[in-house]
Amino acid sequence: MSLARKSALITGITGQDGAYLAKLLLGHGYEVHGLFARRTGDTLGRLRTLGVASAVQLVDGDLTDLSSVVRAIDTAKPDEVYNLAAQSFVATSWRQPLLTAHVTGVGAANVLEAIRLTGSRCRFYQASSSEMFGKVQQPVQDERTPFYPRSPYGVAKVFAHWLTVNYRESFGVHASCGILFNHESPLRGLEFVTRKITHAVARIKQGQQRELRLGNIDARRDWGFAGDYVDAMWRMLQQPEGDDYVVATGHSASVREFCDLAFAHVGLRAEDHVVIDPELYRPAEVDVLLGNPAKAKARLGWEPRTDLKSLVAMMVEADLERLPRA
Ligand code: NDP
Ligand code: GDR
Repeated sequence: MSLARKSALITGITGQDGAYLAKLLLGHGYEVHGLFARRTGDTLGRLRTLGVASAVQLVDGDLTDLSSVVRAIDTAKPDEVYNLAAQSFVATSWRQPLLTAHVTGVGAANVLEAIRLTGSRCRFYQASSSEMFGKVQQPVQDERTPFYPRSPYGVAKVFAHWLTVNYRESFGVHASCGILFNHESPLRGLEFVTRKITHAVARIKQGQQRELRLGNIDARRDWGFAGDYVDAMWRMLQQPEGDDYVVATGHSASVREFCDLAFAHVGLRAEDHVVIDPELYRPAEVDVLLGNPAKAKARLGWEPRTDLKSLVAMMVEADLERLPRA
């Protein structure tokens, strides 16, 4: 007798984390569905890179459209829903604050409402963020650290976070928030600083570019590898109760240090190529983030497996590999 396969619905399946999570869940034997906001361009590129594009089932729909989400839940009949879709670029959130509120904030409300309206008994994961800590209230942030968001993106994530907690407490939804610190990979969007750096390093090494323009390189982040972090998401939904967890490495480094590692990997010096561009500074900055993942380690048995140097090497190598040969 074969046991029924578990079904999962991922919003944001075409993004960095969506692709890694889809691969992880397929590996665990899940039927994987993804809410897919059809756009022009190669939106399935990341799923294709990981070799899972044809193994996932896509449901057309937009997170800001409640009927899309209801239909996706009706179609997927999920045991687990992972809400990863967002306008996730912090800098854009000042230029498009209302769109960010709709997608990143109200979008989560749509998923929670769709779960309630359909009577689904699924478990729910909300992609919360270390950006909620913003102007940090404690030098090391954990689940009890108060939030002080510094961007419209951070504010929208705080709304989605508290709404998830509220649905857990009000309606008994098995809902968990992963407060994930920055996590990167060769699939990271080019707008984020790590990938911007590794992509530029590869191009500079190949003689296709001379300089790299950056904003505040003194900002510090707790950077991990996305492939490790999606495992923490899955582990949260295997617990008997929903809860909130910080997922981080417990180490922080500056953008400057990230640059030094990336340039050094190809035998170059960052100071010969990096140009500071004041236009790239943000209206309000998150100066430093450093997470304490002790709860995730104790309760989920989760630990990061990739250190910063290995992450940088992986990203630079992938960018060198992708460049057309001269
Ligand atoms: P990405 O920006 O790579 O992916 C975002 C995804 O959301 C894409 O699939 C995108 O689709 C989709 N999306 C955007 N708008 C809509 C919409 N209106 N309807 C449906 N789908 C939409 O983000 P990441 O994978 O890096 O992050 C995943 C989640 O985790 C996000 O919520 C992010 O805010 C959060 N997070 C990320 C961290 C990180 O360091 N990566 C840290 C903490 C939290 P399309 O491809 O078509 O644009
Ligand atoms: P972040 O990531 O804002 O932390 O949000 P990002 O890589 O965009 O910025 C990190 C830090 O680098 C500084 N910086 C630059 N950033 C970019 N993008 N481009 C530059 O040229 C540049 N120069 C310096 C920034 O000022 C900042 O301090 C990411 C996203 O994935 C969010 O969705 C997620 O919630 C958080 O991580 C945790």
